[in-house]
Amino acid sequence: MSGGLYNLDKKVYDTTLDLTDLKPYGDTMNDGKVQLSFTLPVADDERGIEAAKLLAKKMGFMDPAVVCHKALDSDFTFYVVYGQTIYSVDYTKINVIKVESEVMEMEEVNEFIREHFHRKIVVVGASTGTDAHTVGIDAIMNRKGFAGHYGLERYDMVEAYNLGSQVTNEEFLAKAKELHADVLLVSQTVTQKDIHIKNLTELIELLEADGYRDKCIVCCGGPRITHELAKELGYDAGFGPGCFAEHNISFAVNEMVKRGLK
Ligand code: B12
Repeated sequence: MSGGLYNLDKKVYDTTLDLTDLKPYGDTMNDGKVQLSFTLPVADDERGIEAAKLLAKKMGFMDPAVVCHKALDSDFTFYVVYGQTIYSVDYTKINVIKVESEVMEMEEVNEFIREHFHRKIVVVGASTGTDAHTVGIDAIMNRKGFAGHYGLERYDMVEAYNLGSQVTNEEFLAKAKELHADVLLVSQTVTQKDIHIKNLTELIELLEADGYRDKCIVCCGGPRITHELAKELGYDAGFGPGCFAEHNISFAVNEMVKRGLK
């Protein structure tokens, strides 16, 4: 037998990378191997394992194997399935909308602000609506920062106000106006039932109705926020995992210059 992923005659694996037909890499190029985990609301038994396998097949997995099944309680089971996907994507046709701004280091940002604004920039941030997650906004704003990247409170030329979590959009807007905020930062973590879309949209509507939208840069961020989504909702930019204070503030101050905000 020859051909396929492993040529037994020549004892060589497929090493061809075709970006127009991109598949997951498990053990060898183009083997399409994927590991998937999910929970089913059924007991941990043979029937449940078969159900997990059938579902994986319907999702485009060839030869799926349930490599882990663990009862969460009497009626729920967690599965890990390993299999080979039949799908591929054309990587060469992918175009991602992303924040296009050169990232400056903290001192470069301070210098940029001194040079362009001759004053400190006021940044107000919060985790808004009913969202109680603070770690994301703290990562961007707290003095000590996150993963070795200082937060905005440490920047000499930034006056940073972190309002915390569960701040209503009305309170957020009122505080932003009181502090004459140049930059508004909103963090959203919970996305159940699209609550983040509703909440983020409401803030933009409030800002527009108030006339403050044109006076500031508004950014949002969170684990499921993309720049594309943020733009769709009327924000200047959106930031997701892997974002640090310098990414966000570099964008914001450059955008202020572009928009002629002083
Ligand atoms: C810690 C945590 C909590 C803590 C929060 C404590 C606190 N003070 O923040 C507590 C226990 C309170 C909690 C509660 C809940 N949680 Co919770 N929580 C988590 C957990 C484990 C970690 C989140 C975290 O801190 N990440 C670390 C930070 C640094 O990452 P990040 O937020 O993505 O931030 C980065 C970027 O996204 C970006 N960023 C974030 N915000 C912003 C903003 C701006 C402007 C910018 C520029 C960038 C930016 O920069 C950051 C650094 O790179 C996650 C699961 C997980 N492992 O992720 C669940 C998780 C987020 N929680 C979840 C849920 C459902 C809840 C609850 C609703 C549970 C419940 N039924 O009660 C409640 C929420 C109640 C409420 N009213 O909000 C779900 C959310 C599912 C969803 N998508 O909707 C998760 C994913 C768990 C899960 N798998 O189900 N949670």
